[in-house]
Amino acid sequence: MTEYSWIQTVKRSIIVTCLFTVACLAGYVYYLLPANSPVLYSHRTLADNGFRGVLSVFSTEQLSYLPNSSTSNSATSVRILNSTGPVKGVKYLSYQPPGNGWNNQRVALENAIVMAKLLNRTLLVHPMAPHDKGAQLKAGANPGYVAYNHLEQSDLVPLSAFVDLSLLSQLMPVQVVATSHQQFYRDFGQLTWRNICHSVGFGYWMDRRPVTSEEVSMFKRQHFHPFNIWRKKCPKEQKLVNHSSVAIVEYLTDYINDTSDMLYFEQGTLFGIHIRFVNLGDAIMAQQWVIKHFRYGPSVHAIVDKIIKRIGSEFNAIHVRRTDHPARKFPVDYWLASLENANCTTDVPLYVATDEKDRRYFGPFKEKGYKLHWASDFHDLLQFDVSPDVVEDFTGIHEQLLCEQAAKFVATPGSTFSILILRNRNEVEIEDGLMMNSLHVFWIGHQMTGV
Ligand SMILES: Nc1nc2c(ncn2[C@@H]2O[C@H](COP(=O)(O)OP(=O)(O)O)[C@@H](O)[C@H]2O)c(=O)[nH]1
Ligand SMILES: [Mg+2]
Repeated sequence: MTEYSWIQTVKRSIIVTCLFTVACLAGYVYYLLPANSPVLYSHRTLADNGFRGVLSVFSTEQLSYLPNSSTSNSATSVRILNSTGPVKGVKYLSYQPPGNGWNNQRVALENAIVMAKLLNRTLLVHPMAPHDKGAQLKAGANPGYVAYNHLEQSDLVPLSAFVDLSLLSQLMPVQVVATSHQQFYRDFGQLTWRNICHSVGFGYWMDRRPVTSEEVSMFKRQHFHPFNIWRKKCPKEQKLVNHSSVAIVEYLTDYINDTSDMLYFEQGTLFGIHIRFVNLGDAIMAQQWVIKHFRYGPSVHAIVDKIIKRIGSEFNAIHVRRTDHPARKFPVDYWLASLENANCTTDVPLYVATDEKDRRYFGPFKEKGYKLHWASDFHDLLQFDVSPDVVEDFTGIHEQLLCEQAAKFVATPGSTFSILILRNRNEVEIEDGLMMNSLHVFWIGHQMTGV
């Protein structure tokens, strides 16, 4: 052996030893972090070691894990599964509806849409539940989702009655549940389930782990403020964090290879929770999935078109949220000033969408000279074959579409009912191409101040 080849051999064995040590360390960390275990991560006192551990294991994670299609599959591939029970071989994603108002239920549905698309699963959608009947059941100290589970099939409206499911099914296969939630458990109970409980009281979702140094530094700057009333949910998370305010970060990519027939998000947790994306382009794409594919259906449009014909094509609209919302404290002058700020003049008809039953509240609107229209003016058009308990909610869906088509619109701040209208009117705050606070899809490069 020449001196040169001897040195080469020593060098090679040093390199091999180093590589082996790194591989062993990585394997050890991987052993400590089984797939699907949530990653505890304190935003206040960053646990650097744990963080690097995550990185060293997952740095090979593909950045391009997202489905290839930019927004949808071929428009012709409509896939609505017409079955009342499980279809053999289908991998489902579903969720416990949170109860409360329809738009709270819609937020959970929208998060499920994003997750089902990311995880390449068939989305099982649940019926809309009435707000008021749910509220009565809730008075017995039940959370909204428990109240939802007390409702009978006759109290509920399947989404096929008002959502454009062919549009949604261009994004992913969809199956409609029309039964009570108890019956849904019985019908799908024979499948293998993975129950997932991740509450906004304890953390948020990310689409995947950060990989590059830039992604890591953005991730480290994330804020999380636990939403305390949600800390009663998800006992496993409660135990994990005890009383501290560390954030539990769960990664959707951990569920990509899950073999369970059903991924089921428990306890109404898809309402409220954030899905934070590592990549801005991916976040924009995920928002577009919802914006382009979640729309009210042709039957809603047909009724709204008739109402608009009667009012006249030029009209303004306002949503005045009252009953069980913080906006009930707003004096009537607040709304009058908002109309004035939005240049809603009295010569244009004003449609008032509201849950306020006492029309005397709107006396000052009339005194100002506004020509008011309400749902009750179109009673003959707003006739539905649904339980009386759900008529107000169902009417509200039509009113949302009506407000969407008004020339000018005044919203109730902080109402999810209003937010859908603003979003579809393109009147929400946009930063770097991403809608802010009107969908639960965010980008880690943005600083979030609250949940
Ligand atoms: N018909 C009708 N119902 C409304 C209106 N505003 C609120 N509601 C009712 O109150 C509930 C509001 O809850 P939700 O949709 O979750 O919106 P949020 O509570 O304002 O965020 C709806 O389901 C309706 O039952 C409205 O303008 N028209
Ligand atoms: Mg609500």
